[in-house]
Amino acid sequence: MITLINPPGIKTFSGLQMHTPNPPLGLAYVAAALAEAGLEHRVIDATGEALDAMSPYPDRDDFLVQGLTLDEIVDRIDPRTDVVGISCMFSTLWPLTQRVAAAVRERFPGALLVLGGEHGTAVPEHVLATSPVDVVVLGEGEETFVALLRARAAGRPLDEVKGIAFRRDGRVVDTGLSDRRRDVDAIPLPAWDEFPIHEYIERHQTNGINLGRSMPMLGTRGCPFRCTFCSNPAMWTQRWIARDPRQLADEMELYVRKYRVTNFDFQDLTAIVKRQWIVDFCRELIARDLNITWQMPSGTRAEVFDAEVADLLYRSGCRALAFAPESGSPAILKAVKKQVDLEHMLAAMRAAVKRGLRLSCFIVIGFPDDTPATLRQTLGLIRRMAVLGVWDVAVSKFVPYPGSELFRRLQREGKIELDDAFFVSPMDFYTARAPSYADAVSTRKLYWTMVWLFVNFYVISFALRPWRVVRALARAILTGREESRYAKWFVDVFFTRRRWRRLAGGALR
Ligand code: B12
Ligand code: SF4
Repeated sequence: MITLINPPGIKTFSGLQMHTPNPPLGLAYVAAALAEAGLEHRVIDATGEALDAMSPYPDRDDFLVQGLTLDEIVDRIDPRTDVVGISCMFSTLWPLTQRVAAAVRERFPGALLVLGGEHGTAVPEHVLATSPVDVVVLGEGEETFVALLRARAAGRPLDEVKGIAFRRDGRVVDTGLSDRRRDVDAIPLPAWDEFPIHEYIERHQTNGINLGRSMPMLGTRGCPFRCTFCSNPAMWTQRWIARDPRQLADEMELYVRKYRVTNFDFQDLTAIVKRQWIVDFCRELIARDLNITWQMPSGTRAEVFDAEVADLLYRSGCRALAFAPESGSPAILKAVKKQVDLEHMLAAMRAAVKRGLRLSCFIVIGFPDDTPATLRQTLGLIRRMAVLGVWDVAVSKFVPYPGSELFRRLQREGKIELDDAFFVSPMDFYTARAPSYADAVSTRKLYWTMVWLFVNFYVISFALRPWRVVRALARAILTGREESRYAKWFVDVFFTRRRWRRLAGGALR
Protein backbone atom coordinates (compact mmCIF):
# COMPACT_ATOMS: atom_id res chain seq x y z
CA MET A 1 0.00 0.00 0.00
CA ILE A 2 1.34 3.41 -1.01
CA THR A 3 0.45 6.65 0.77
CA LEU A 4 1.01 9.93 -1.04
CA ILE A 5 1.33 13.05 1.07
CA ASN A 6 1.03 16.67 0.08
CA PRO A 7 2.56 18.50 3.08
CA PRO A 8 0.79 21.36 4.83
CA GLY A 9 1.36 24.76 3.26
CA ILE A 10 2.72 28.09 4.41
CA LYS A 11 0.48 31.09 4.48
CA THR A 12 1.99 34.50 4.89
CA PHE A 13 1.74 38.12 4.05
CA SER A 14 5.42 38.65 3.41
CA GLY A 15 5.71 42.39 3.03
CA LEU A 16 3.74 43.26 -0.06
CA GLN A 17 2.41 39.92 -1.14
CA MET A 18 0.31 37.09 0.13
CA HIS A 19 1.35 33.47 -0.25
CA THR A 20 -1.22 30.76 -0.22
CA PRO A 21 -0.94 27.10 -1.25
CA ASN A 22 -2.68 25.87 -4.39
CA PRO A 23 -4.03 22.45 -5.40
CA PRO A 24 -1.07 20.04 -5.70
CA LEU A 25 -1.12 19.47 -9.45
CA GLY A 26 2.14 17.49 -9.59
CA LEU A 27 1.00 15.02 -6.92
CA ALA A 28 -2.38 14.65 -8.65
CA TYR A 29 -0.47 13.55 -11.76
CA VAL A 30 1.57 11.08 -9.68
CA ALA A 31 -1.61 9.65 -8.10
CA ALA A 32 -3.08 9.18 -11.59
CA ALA A 33 0.05 7.30 -12.68
CA LEU A 34 -0.26 4.93 -9.70
CA ALA A 35 -3.93 4.36 -10.51
CA GLU A 36 -3.09 3.59 -14.13
CA ALA A 37 -0.39 1.15 -13.03
CA GLY A 38 -2.94 -0.59 -10.79
CA LEU A 39 -0.99 0.21 -7.60
CA GLU A 40 -3.09 0.51 -4.47
CA HIS A 41 -2.66 3.92 -2.90
CA ARG A 42 -4.27 6.63 -0.78
CA VAL A 43 -3.71 10.38 -0.80
CA ILE A 44 -3.38 12.63 2.23
CA ASP A 45 -3.58 16.20 1.09
CA ALA A 46 -2.42 17.76 4.35
CA THR A 47 -3.19 21.24 3.03
CA GLY A 48 -6.49 20.64 1.23
CA GLU A 49 -8.02 18.43 3.92
CA ALA A 50 -7.89 21.26 6.46
CA LEU A 51 -7.89 24.55 4.58
CA ASP A 52 -9.42 26.41 7.51
CA ALA A 53 -6.94 25.06 10.06
CA MET A 54 -4.11 27.47 10.78
CA SER A 55 -1.36 26.79 13.29
CA PRO A 56 1.81 28.65 14.21
CA TYR A 57 4.86 28.05 12.03
CA PRO A 58 7.77 26.54 14.03
CA ASP A 59 10.34 29.37 13.75
CA ARG A 60 8.56 32.37 12.29
CA ASP A 61 5.72 34.26 13.85
CA ASP A 62 4.84 35.98 10.56
CA PHE A 63 4.06 32.62 8.89
CA LEU A 64 1.14 30.31 9.47
CA VAL A 65 0.90 26.64 8.67
CA GLN A 66 -2.25 25.82 6.75
CA GLY A 67 -3.53 22.29 7.05
CA LEU A 68 -3.26 19.16 9.16
CA THR A 69 -0.88 18.87 12.11
CA LEU A 70 1.90 16.25 12.06
CA ASP A 71 -0.10 13.96 14.36
CA GLU A 72 -3.18 14.28 12.21
CA ILE A 73 -1.15 13.40 9.12
CA VAL A 74 0.39 10.23 10.56
CA ASP A 75 -2.95 9.21 12.11
CA ARG A 76 -4.49 9.24 8.65
CA ILE A 77 -1.88 6.93 7.12
CA ASP A 78 -3.30 3.50 6.36
CA PRO A 79 -1.57 0.97 8.69
CA ARG A 80 -0.88 -1.31 5.70
CA THR A 81 1.36 1.36 4.16
CA ASP A 82 4.83 0.22 3.14
CA VAL A 83 5.73 3.12 0.82
CA VAL A 84 5.16 6.81 1.54
CA GLY A 85 5.61 9.31 -1.28
CA ILE A 86 5.90 12.92 -0.19
CA SER A 87 5.83 15.90 -2.52
CA CYS A 88 8.03 18.95 -2.00
CA MET A 89 7.47 21.39 -4.77
CA PHE A 90 9.09 24.42 -3.17
CA SER A 91 12.31 24.62 -1.23
CA THR A 92 10.38 27.01 1.01
CA LEU A 93 8.35 24.02 2.14
CA TRP A 94 11.37 21.84 2.91
CA PRO A 95 11.61 22.63 6.66
CA LEU A 96 7.95 21.61 7.08
CA THR A 97 8.27 18.62 4.76
CA GLN A 98 11.31 17.45 6.71
CA ARG A 99 9.18 17.39 9.86
CA VAL A 100 6.48 15.44 8.05
CA ALA A 101 9.08 12.90 6.89
CA ALA A 102 10.45 12.55 10.44
CA ALA A 103 6.96 12.02 11.90
CA VAL A 104 6.16 9.39 9.26
CA ARG A 105 9.45 7.58 9.89
CA GLU A 106 8.76 7.46 13.61
CA ARG A 107 5.34 5.89 13.15
CA PHE A 108 6.29 3.69 10.15
CA PRO A 109 9.94 2.74 10.70
CA GLY A 110 9.95 0.08 7.98
CA ALA A 111 8.26 2.05 5.19
CA LEU A 112 10.20 3.24 2.13
CA LEU A 113 10.16 7.03 2.22
CA VAL A 114 10.25 8.69 -1.20
CA LEU A 115 10.45 12.42 -1.90
CA GLY A 116 9.48 13.94 -5.26
CA GLY A 117 9.25 17.47 -6.64
CA GLU A 118 11.46 20.47 -7.35
CA HIS A 119 13.23 20.58 -4.01
CA GLY A 120 14.57 17.03 -3.95
CA THR A 121 15.61 17.32 -7.58
CA ALA A 122 17.58 20.46 -6.76
CA VAL A 123 19.45 19.23 -3.68
CA PRO A 124 19.11 15.42 -3.39
CA GLU A 125 22.27 14.93 -1.32
CA HIS A 126 21.12 17.48 1.23
CA VAL A 127 17.69 15.84 1.47
CA LEU A 128 19.20 12.39 1.97
CA ALA A 129 21.72 13.69 4.51
CA THR A 130 19.30 15.72 6.63
CA SER A 131 16.11 13.66 6.67
CA PRO A 132 14.90 10.08 6.89
CA VAL A 133 13.98 10.11 3.18
CA ASP A 134 15.26 6.91 1.51
CA VAL A 135 14.88 7.78 -2.16
CA VAL A 136 14.54 11.06 -4.05
CA VAL A 137 12.71 10.96 -7.39
CA LEU A 138 14.40 13.45 -9.71
CA GLY A 139 12.50 15.51 -12.29
CA GLU A 140 9.31 14.38 -13.98
CA GLY A 141 7.81 11.89 -11.55
CA GLU A 142 5.09 9.66 -12.99
CA GLU A 143 7.06 6.97 -14.82
CA THR A 144 10.06 7.03 -12.48
CA PHE A 145 7.95 6.44 -9.37
CA VAL A 146 6.14 3.52 -10.97
CA ALA A 147 9.48 2.10 -12.18
CA LEU A 148 10.92 2.45 -8.68
CA LEU A 149 7.97 0.69 -7.08
CA ARG A 150 8.11 -2.13 -9.62
CA ALA A 151 11.86 -2.58 -9.16
CA ARG A 152 11.42 -2.72 -5.40
CA ALA A 153 8.54 -5.19 -5.61
CA ALA A 154 10.61 -7.43 -7.90
CA GLY A 155 13.65 -7.16 -5.61
CA ARG A 156 15.76 -5.60 -8.38
CA PRO A 157 18.61 -3.23 -7.42
CA LEU A 158 17.62 0.43 -7.32
CA ASP A 159 20.57 1.45 -9.53
CA GLU A 160 18.59 0.07 -12.44
CA VAL A 161 15.99 2.80 -12.00
CA LYS A 162 16.82 5.94 -13.93
CA GLY A 163 15.88 9.25 -12.30
CA ILE A 164 16.48 8.65 -8.60
CA ALA A 165 18.99 9.32 -5.83
CA PHE A 166 19.33 7.12 -2.76
CA ARG A 167 21.72 6.26 0.05
CA ARG A 168 23.84 3.13 -0.02
CA ASP A 169 26.58 2.32 2.48
CA GLY A 170 26.66 5.94 3.61
CA ARG A 171 27.11 7.25 0.04
CA VAL A 172 24.58 8.82 -2.31
CA VAL A 173 23.90 6.97 -5.55
CA ASP A 174 22.42 9.25 -8.23
CA THR A 175 21.15 7.58 -11.40
CA GLY A 176 20.68 10.92 -13.21
CA LEU A 177 17.54 12.56 -14.59
CA SER A 178 15.17 10.17 -16.33
CA ASP A 179 14.33 10.83 -19.98
CA ARG A 180 11.45 13.25 -20.33
CA ARG A 181 8.23 11.65 -21.42
CA ARG A 182 7.50 12.62 -25.03
CA ASP A 183 4.01 11.14 -25.36
CA VAL A 184 2.52 13.75 -23.04
CA ASP A 185 -0.97 13.01 -24.34
CA ALA A 186 -0.72 9.51 -22.91
CA ILE A 187 -0.04 10.82 -19.39
CA PRO A 188 -3.21 10.19 -17.38
CA LEU A 189 -5.13 13.29 -16.28
CA PRO A 190 -4.56 14.45 -12.69
CA ALA A 191 -6.52 12.26 -10.25
CA TRP A 192 -8.46 15.17 -8.75
CA ASP A 193 -11.16 12.86 -7.41
CA GLU A 194 -8.62 11.64 -4.85
CA PHE A 195 -8.05 15.20 -3.58
CA PRO A 196 -10.39 17.69 -1.88
CA ILE A 197 -10.38 19.82 -5.00
CA HIS A 198 -13.84 21.24 -4.20
CA GLU A 199 -12.42 22.84 -1.06
CA TYR A 200 -9.77 24.69 -3.04
CA ILE A 201 -12.31 25.77 -5.64
CA GLU A 202 -14.80 27.07 -3.05
CA ARG A 203 -12.15 29.24 -1.39
CA HIS A 204 -10.59 30.34 -4.66
CA GLN A 205 -7.29 29.00 -3.45
CA THR A 206 -5.58 29.06 -6.85
CA ASN A 207 -2.98 31.45 -8.16
CA GLY A 208 -4.78 33.51 -10.80
CA ILE A 209 -6.88 36.59 -10.23
CA ASN A 210 -10.35 35.63 -9.08
CA LEU A 211 -12.42 35.27 -12.22
CA GLY A 212 -14.74 32.66 -10.74
CA ARG A 213 -14.53 28.97 -9.80
CA SER A 214 -11.08 27.93 -10.95
CA MET A 215 -8.99 24.84 -11.69
CA PRO A 216 -5.27 24.53 -12.30
CA MET A 217 -4.26 23.23 -15.75
CA LEU A 218 -1.10 22.24 -17.52
CA GLY A 219 -0.90 22.57 -21.30
CA THR A 220 2.82 22.08 -21.79
CA ARG A 221 5.79 20.74 -19.85
CA GLY A 222 9.27 22.24 -19.65
CA CYS A 223 10.80 25.32 -21.21
CA PRO A 224 13.44 25.56 -23.96
CA PHE A 225 15.36 28.35 -22.22
CA ARG A 226 17.99 28.13 -19.47
CA CYS A 227 17.89 31.31 -17.44
CA THR A 228 20.54 31.12 -14.75
CA PHE A 229 18.12 32.03 -11.91
CA CYS A 230 15.59 29.32 -12.79
CA SER A 231 15.49 25.66 -11.83
CA ASN A 232 13.83 24.59 -15.08
CA PRO A 233 16.89 23.18 -16.90
CA ALA A 234 17.85 20.96 -13.95
CA MET A 235 14.28 19.78 -13.42
CA TRP A 236 12.70 19.52 -16.87
CA THR A 237 15.79 19.84 -19.13
CA GLN A 238 15.33 22.26 -22.05
CA ARG A 239 12.70 20.16 -23.72
CA TRP A 240 9.34 21.89 -24.19
CA ILE A 241 6.53 19.48 -24.98
CA ALA A 242 2.95 20.57 -25.63
CA ARG A 243 -0.22 18.57 -25.33
CA ASP A 244 -2.68 18.09 -28.16
CA PRO A 245 -4.93 21.19 -28.09
CA ARG A 246 -8.06 19.06 -28.53
CA GLN A 247 -7.18 16.81 -25.64
CA LEU A 248 -6.45 19.86 -23.50
CA ALA A 249 -9.81 21.38 -24.37
CA ASP A 250 -11.46 18.01 -23.58
CA GLU A 251 -9.96 18.16 -20.11
CA MET A 252 -11.27 21.68 -19.59
CA GLU A 253 -14.72 20.65 -20.80
CA LEU A 254 -14.65 17.74 -18.38
CA TYR A 255 -13.96 20.06 -15.43
CA VAL A 256 -16.68 22.48 -16.48
CA ARG A 257 -19.17 19.61 -16.29
CA LYS A 258 -17.72 17.86 -13.26
CA TYR A 259 -16.68 20.71 -10.97
CA ARG A 260 -18.75 23.58 -12.42
CA VAL A 261 -15.64 25.66 -12.93
CA THR A 262 -15.61 28.68 -15.20
CA ASN A 263 -11.95 29.66 -15.12
CA PHE A 264 -8.63 27.88 -15.63
CA ASP A 265 -5.24 28.91 -14.24
CA PHE A 266 -2.47 27.54 -16.44
CA GLN A 267 0.62 26.53 -14.46
CA ASP A 268 2.94 26.07 -17.43
CA LEU A 269 6.49 27.35 -17.27
CA THR A 270 5.77 28.91 -20.62
CA ALA A 271 2.67 27.99 -22.61
CA ILE A 272 3.52 30.23 -25.55
CA VAL A 273 6.58 28.97 -27.38
CA LYS A 274 5.31 27.70 -30.74
CA ARG A 275 2.98 30.06 -32.52
CA GLN A 276 1.04 27.33 -34.29
CA TRP A 277 0.34 25.52 -31.03
CA ILE A 278 -1.16 28.51 -29.25
CA VAL A 279 -3.14 29.45 -32.37
CA ASP A 280 -4.55 25.91 -32.63
CA PHE A 281 -5.39 25.80 -28.94
CA CYS A 282 -7.23 29.15 -29.05
CA ARG A 283 -9.12 28.13 -32.20
CA GLU A 284 -10.15 24.88 -30.51
CA LEU A 285 -11.56 26.79 -27.52
CA ILE A 286 -13.29 29.33 -29.75
CA ALA A 287 -14.95 26.54 -31.75
CA ARG A 288 -16.18 24.85 -28.56
CA ASP A 289 -17.62 28.06 -27.11
CA LEU A 290 -17.41 26.80 -23.52
CA ASN A 291 -18.17 30.18 -21.97
CA ILE A 292 -15.08 30.04 -19.77
CA THR A 293 -12.11 32.26 -19.00
CA TRP A 294 -8.51 31.21 -18.60
CA GLN A 295 -5.27 32.86 -17.59
CA MET A 296 -1.51 32.35 -17.46
CA PRO A 297 -0.55 33.80 -14.05
CA SER A 298 2.85 32.09 -13.89
CA GLY A 299 4.08 33.87 -16.98
CA THR A 300 4.90 33.05 -20.57
CA ARG A 301 7.53 33.90 -23.18
CA ALA A 302 6.62 36.61 -25.67
CA GLU A 303 8.70 35.78 -28.77
CA VAL A 304 5.75 34.75 -30.95
CA PHE A 305 3.27 37.09 -29.30
CA ASP A 306 1.67 39.61 -31.68
CA ALA A 307 -1.69 41.28 -32.34
CA GLU A 308 -3.15 38.15 -33.95
CA VAL A 309 -2.15 35.91 -31.05
CA ALA A 310 -3.52 38.51 -28.60
CA ASP A 311 -6.81 38.58 -30.47
CA LEU A 312 -7.12 34.79 -30.53
CA LEU A 313 -6.27 34.58 -26.84
CA TYR A 314 -8.96 37.10 -25.97
CA ARG A 315 -11.59 35.46 -28.16
CA SER A 316 -10.82 32.07 -26.63
CA GLY A 317 -11.51 33.43 -23.12
CA CYS A 318 -7.99 34.31 -21.98
CA ARG A 319 -8.27 37.39 -19.80
CA ALA A 320 -4.99 37.66 -17.90
CA LEU A 321 -1.39 36.70 -18.46
CA ALA A 322 2.11 37.61 -17.37
CA PHE A 323 5.35 38.31 -19.21
CA ALA A 324 8.73 38.23 -17.54
CA PRO A 325 11.11 40.87 -18.89
CA GLU A 326 12.96 40.55 -15.53
CA SER A 327 15.32 43.49 -16.08
CA GLY A 328 15.60 46.69 -18.11
CA SER A 329 19.31 46.17 -18.57
CA PRO A 330 20.43 44.29 -21.70
CA ALA A 331 23.71 43.48 -19.93
CA ILE A 332 21.89 41.83 -17.02
CA LEU A 333 19.55 39.97 -19.37
CA LYS A 334 22.62 38.64 -21.14
CA ALA A 335 24.31 37.71 -17.88
CA VAL A 336 21.29 35.71 -16.69
CA LYS A 337 20.79 34.18 -20.18
CA LYS A 338 17.20 35.39 -20.34
CA GLN A 339 17.36 35.90 -24.12
CA VAL A 340 14.80 38.66 -24.16
CA ASP A 341 14.68 41.36 -26.81
CA LEU A 342 13.24 44.28 -24.84
CA GLU A 343 11.88 46.16 -27.86
CA HIS A 344 10.02 43.06 -29.03
CA MET A 345 8.81 42.45 -25.49
CA LEU A 346 7.43 46.01 -25.32
CA ALA A 347 5.66 45.50 -28.66
CA ALA A 348 4.13 42.28 -27.31
CA MET A 349 3.01 44.15 -24.17
CA ARG A 350 1.37 46.81 -26.35
CA ALA A 351 -0.47 44.15 -28.37
CA ALA A 352 -1.71 42.41 -25.22
CA VAL A 353 -2.93 45.57 -23.53
CA LYS A 354 -4.57 46.89 -26.69
CA ARG A 355 -6.63 43.70 -26.99
CA GLY A 356 -7.85 44.03 -23.40
CA LEU A 357 -5.71 41.35 -21.78
CA ARG A 358 -4.84 42.08 -18.14
CA LEU A 359 -1.09 41.97 -18.45
CA SER A 360 1.18 41.65 -15.47
CA CYS A 361 5.00 41.76 -15.70
CA PHE A 362 7.65 40.16 -13.51
CA ILE A 363 10.79 42.10 -12.67
CA VAL A 364 13.67 40.84 -10.58
CA ILE A 365 16.20 43.18 -9.01
CA GLY A 366 19.40 42.39 -7.17
CA PHE A 367 20.88 39.80 -9.53
CA PRO A 368 24.53 39.28 -8.51
CA ASP A 369 25.71 41.51 -11.39
CA ASP A 370 23.16 44.28 -10.82
CA THR A 371 24.57 47.77 -10.12
CA PRO A 372 22.91 51.13 -9.45
CA ALA A 373 23.26 51.81 -13.19
CA THR A 374 21.49 48.60 -14.29
CA LEU A 375 18.75 49.24 -11.73
CA ARG A 376 18.20 52.67 -13.27
CA GLN A 377 17.69 50.95 -16.62
CA THR A 378 15.08 48.72 -14.98
CA LEU A 379 13.36 51.81 -13.59
CA GLY A 380 13.24 53.18 -17.14
CA LEU A 381 11.63 49.97 -18.39
CA ILE A 382 9.07 50.04 -15.61
CA ARG A 383 8.06 53.59 -16.46
CA ARG A 384 7.63 52.65 -20.12
CA MET A 385 5.49 49.68 -19.11
CA ALA A 386 3.28 51.90 -16.96
CA VAL A 387 2.85 54.41 -19.78
CA LEU A 388 1.86 51.79 -22.32
CA GLY A 389 -0.81 50.40 -20.00
CA VAL A 390 0.56 47.21 -18.44
CA TRP A 391 -1.86 46.41 -15.60
CA ASP A 392 0.49 45.15 -12.91
CA VAL A 393 4.10 44.70 -12.07
CA ALA A 394 5.69 42.33 -9.56
CA VAL A 395 9.13 43.59 -8.57
CA SER A 396 10.88 40.98 -6.49
CA LYS A 397 14.33 40.70 -5.07
CA PHE A 398 16.57 38.03 -6.52
CA VAL A 399 16.70 34.84 -4.44
CA PRO A 400 18.93 31.93 -5.52
CA TYR A 401 16.46 29.09 -6.06
CA PRO A 402 17.94 25.66 -5.40
CA GLY A 403 18.42 23.91 -8.72
CA SER A 404 19.37 27.07 -10.59
CA GLU A 405 22.77 27.88 -12.08
CA LEU A 406 23.08 31.01 -9.93
CA PHE A 407 22.34 28.97 -6.81
CA ARG A 408 25.25 26.66 -7.68
CA ARG A 409 27.53 29.63 -8.38
CA LEU A 410 26.72 31.37 -5.09
CA GLN A 411 27.08 28.09 -3.25
CA ARG A 412 30.57 27.62 -4.73
CA GLU A 413 31.39 31.16 -3.67
CA GLY A 414 30.37 30.27 -0.12
CA LYS A 415 27.49 32.78 -0.07
CA ILE A 416 24.80 30.25 0.75
CA GLU A 417 24.32 28.15 3.82
CA LEU A 418 21.70 25.43 3.40
CA ASP A 419 19.67 25.93 6.55
CA ASP A 420 15.98 26.45 7.26
CA ALA A 421 16.33 30.23 7.19
CA PHE A 422 17.78 30.04 3.68
CA PHE A 423 15.08 27.67 2.42
CA VAL A 424 12.22 29.91 3.53
CA SER A 425 13.98 33.09 2.39
CA PRO A 426 12.12 33.27 -0.96
CA MET A 427 9.02 34.08 1.09
CA ASP A 428 10.77 37.28 2.12
CA PHE A 429 11.65 38.65 -1.24
CA TYR A 430 9.22 41.54 -0.91
CA THR A 431 10.55 42.51 2.51
CA ALA A 432 13.49 44.46 3.92
CA ARG A 433 14.98 41.33 5.49
CA ALA A 434 15.79 39.47 2.24
CA PRO A 435 19.52 39.96 1.66
CA SER A 436 21.07 41.46 -1.45
CA TYR A 437 23.24 39.08 -3.47
CA ALA A 438 24.50 41.95 -5.63
CA ASP A 439 27.95 43.10 -4.50
CA ALA A 440 27.31 46.61 -5.77
CA VAL A 441 23.94 47.12 -4.07
CA SER A 442 23.35 46.96 -0.33
CA THR A 443 20.36 45.13 1.15
CA ARG A 444 18.87 48.41 2.32
CA LYS A 445 19.33 50.11 -1.03
CA LEU A 446 17.83 47.12 -2.81
CA TYR A 447 14.73 47.20 -0.62
CA TRP A 448 14.12 50.87 -1.21
CA THR A 449 14.79 50.46 -4.92
CA MET A 450 12.06 47.83 -4.98
CA VAL A 451 9.64 50.17 -3.21
CA TRP A 452 10.60 53.01 -5.55
CA LEU A 453 9.98 50.85 -8.62
CA PHE A 454 6.53 49.87 -7.36
CA VAL A 455 5.71 53.51 -6.57
CA ASN A 456 6.82 54.65 -10.00
CA PHE A 457 4.81 52.03 -11.80
CA TYR A 458 1.56 52.46 -9.91
CA VAL A 459 1.66 56.25 -9.64
CA ILE A 460 2.14 56.59 -13.40
CA SER A 461 -0.47 53.90 -14.15
CA PHE A 462 -3.07 55.39 -11.82
CA ALA A 463 -2.42 58.94 -12.99
CA LEU A 464 -2.82 57.97 -16.64
CA ARG A 465 -5.81 55.65 -16.17
CA PRO A 466 -7.62 56.58 -12.95
CA TRP A 467 -10.92 55.03 -13.99
CA ARG A 468 -9.30 51.67 -14.51
CA VAL A 469 -8.30 51.61 -10.84
CA VAL A 470 -11.61 52.83 -9.52
CA ARG A 471 -13.47 50.24 -11.61
CA ALA A 472 -11.14 47.38 -10.65
CA LEU A 473 -11.35 48.11 -6.92
CA ALA A 474 -15.09 48.76 -6.94
CA ARG A 475 -15.66 45.52 -8.82
CA ALA A 476 -13.45 43.56 -6.44
CA ILE A 477 -15.29 44.94 -3.39
CA LEU A 478 -18.81 44.61 -4.78
CA THR A 479 -18.58 41.32 -6.69
CA GLY A 480 -15.42 39.61 -5.41
CA ARG A 481 -14.18 39.45 -9.02
CA GLU A 482 -10.62 40.62 -9.49
CA GLU A 483 -9.55 42.36 -12.67
CA SER A 484 -5.93 42.79 -11.79
CA ARG A 485 -3.20 41.84 -9.35
CA TYR A 486 -3.59 45.07 -7.40
CA ALA A 487 -7.29 44.32 -6.97
CA LYS A 488 -6.26 40.86 -5.70
CA TRP A 489 -3.75 42.47 -3.35
CA PHE A 490 -6.39 44.90 -2.10
CA VAL A 491 -8.88 42.08 -1.41
CA ASP A 492 -6.15 40.00 0.27
CA VAL A 493 -4.97 42.79 2.54
CA PHE A 494 -8.35 44.14 3.56
CA PHE A 495 -10.48 41.00 3.61
CA THR A 496 -8.58 37.73 3.32
CA ARG A 497 -5.92 38.57 5.89
CA ARG A 498 -8.61 39.34 8.45
CA ARG A 499 -10.20 35.96 7.83
CA TRP A 500 -6.87 34.18 8.34
CA ARG A 501 -6.27 36.15 11.52
CA ARG A 502 -9.65 35.03 12.80
CA LEU A 503 -8.94 31.41 11.89
CA ALA A 504 -5.51 31.60 13.48
CA GLY A 505 -6.75 33.34 16.60
CA GLY A 506 -4.69 36.42 15.81
CA ALA A 507 -1.35 34.65 15.36
CA LEU A 508 -0.43 36.33 12.06
CA ARG A 509 1.21 39.74 12.28
C1 B12 B 1 1.89 27.23 -9.81
C2 B12 B 1 3.20 27.59 -9.16
C3 B12 B 1 3.12 28.31 -7.99
C4 B12 B 1 1.83 28.66 -7.26
C5 B12 B 1 1.47 27.63 -6.18
C6 B12 B 1 1.35 26.23 -6.65
C7 B12 B 1 0.93 25.27 -5.52
N1 B12 B 1 0.54 24.08 -5.88
O1 B12 B 1 0.92 25.60 -4.36
C8 B12 B 1 2.22 29.97 -6.54
C9 B12 B 1 1.98 31.13 -7.48
C10 B12 B 1 1.48 30.27 -5.24
C11 B12 B 1 3.71 29.75 -6.40
C12 B12 B 1 4.44 30.34 -5.42
C13 B12 B 1 5.80 30.19 -5.32
N2 B12 B 1 6.61 29.60 -6.20
CO1 B12 B 1 5.98 28.60 -7.73
N3 B12 B 1 5.55 27.63 -9.19
C14 B12 B 1 4.43 27.21 -9.75
C15 B12 B 1 4.68 26.49 -11.06
C16 B12 B 1 4.53 27.53 -12.17
C17 B12 B 1 3.79 25.32 -11.40
C18 B12 B 1 3.83 24.12 -10.48
C19 B12 B 1 3.17 22.97 -11.16
O2 B12 B 1 2.01 22.74 -10.95
N4 B12 B 1 3.91 22.25 -12.03
C20 B12 B 1 3.41 21.17 -12.81
C21 B12 B 1 3.62 19.81 -12.14
C22 B12 B 1 3.15 18.71 -13.05
O3 B12 B 1 5.00 19.65 -11.88
P1 B12 B 1 5.57 19.34 -10.42
O4 B12 B 1 4.76 19.98 -9.38
O5 B12 B 1 7.00 19.61 -10.43
O6 B12 B 1 5.34 17.75 -10.27
C23 B12 B 1 6.08 16.77 -10.97
C24 B12 B 1 7.40 16.39 -10.32
O7 B12 B 1 7.92 17.36 -9.48
C25 B12 B 1 7.14 15.11 -9.60
N5 B12 B 1 6.58 15.12 -8.24
C26 B12 B 1 5.96 16.08 -7.56
N6 B12 B 1 5.56 15.65 -6.37
C27 B12 B 1 5.92 14.35 -6.27
C28 B12 B 1 5.78 13.42 -5.23
C29 B12 B 1 6.29 12.14 -5.40
C30 B12 B 1 6.13 11.14 -4.32
C31 B12 B 1 6.95 11.79 -6.60
C32 B12 B 1 7.50 10.44 -6.77
C33 B12 B 1 7.10 12.72 -7.63
C34 B12 B 1 6.58 13.99 -7.46
O8 B12 B 1 6.17 14.51 -10.43
C35 B12 B 1 5.26 15.51 -10.92
C36 B12 B 1 4.75 15.08 -12.27
O9 B12 B 1 5.77 14.91 -13.19
C37 B12 B 1 6.15 26.04 -10.89
C38 B12 B 1 6.91 25.87 -12.19
C39 B12 B 1 6.48 24.58 -12.88
N7 B12 B 1 5.83 24.69 -14.03
O10 B12 B 1 6.66 23.50 -12.35
C40 B12 B 1 6.72 27.14 -10.01
C41 B12 B 1 7.81 26.82 -8.97
C42 B12 B 1 7.46 25.50 -8.34
N8 B12 B 1 7.71 27.89 -7.99
C43 B12 B 1 8.81 28.25 -7.55
C44 B12 B 1 8.98 29.24 -6.55
C45 B12 B 1 10.40 29.62 -6.23
C46 B12 B 1 7.89 29.82 -5.89
C47 B12 B 1 7.95 30.85 -4.76
C48 B12 B 1 9.01 30.60 -3.72
C49 B12 B 1 8.07 32.22 -5.41
C50 B12 B 1 8.05 33.32 -4.41
N9 B12 B 1 9.21 33.73 -3.95
O11 B12 B 1 7.02 33.81 -4.09
C51 B12 B 1 6.56 30.72 -4.14
C52 B12 B 1 6.56 29.72 -2.98
C53 B12 B 1 5.21 29.42 -2.42
C54 B12 B 1 5.24 28.51 -1.24
N10 B12 B 1 4.11 28.09 -0.76
O12 B12 B 1 6.25 28.15 -0.69
C55 B12 B 1 9.96 27.48 -8.15
C56 B12 B 1 10.47 26.43 -7.15
C57 B12 B 1 11.96 26.33 -7.06
C58 B12 B 1 12.35 25.78 -5.73
N11 B12 B 1 13.37 24.94 -5.71
O13 B12 B 1 11.78 26.09 -4.72
C59 B12 B 1 9.29 26.90 -9.45
C60 B12 B 1 9.87 25.57 -9.89
C61 B12 B 1 9.47 27.96 -10.56
C62 B12 B 1 10.90 28.07 -11.06
N12 B12 B 1 11.27 27.38 -12.12
O14 B12 B 1 11.71 28.75 -10.49
N13 B12 B 1 4.16 28.91 -7.34
S1 SF4 C 1 12.78 31.75 -16.22
FE1 SF4 C 1 11.14 31.24 -17.63
S2 SF4 C 1 12.12 31.38 -19.65
FE2 SF4 C 1 13.76 31.19 -18.18
S3 SF4 C 1 14.20 28.99 -18.06
FE3 SF4 C 1 12.75 29.49 -16.40
S4 SF4 C 1 10.75 29.05 -17.27
FE4 SF4 C 1 12.19 29.23 -18.99
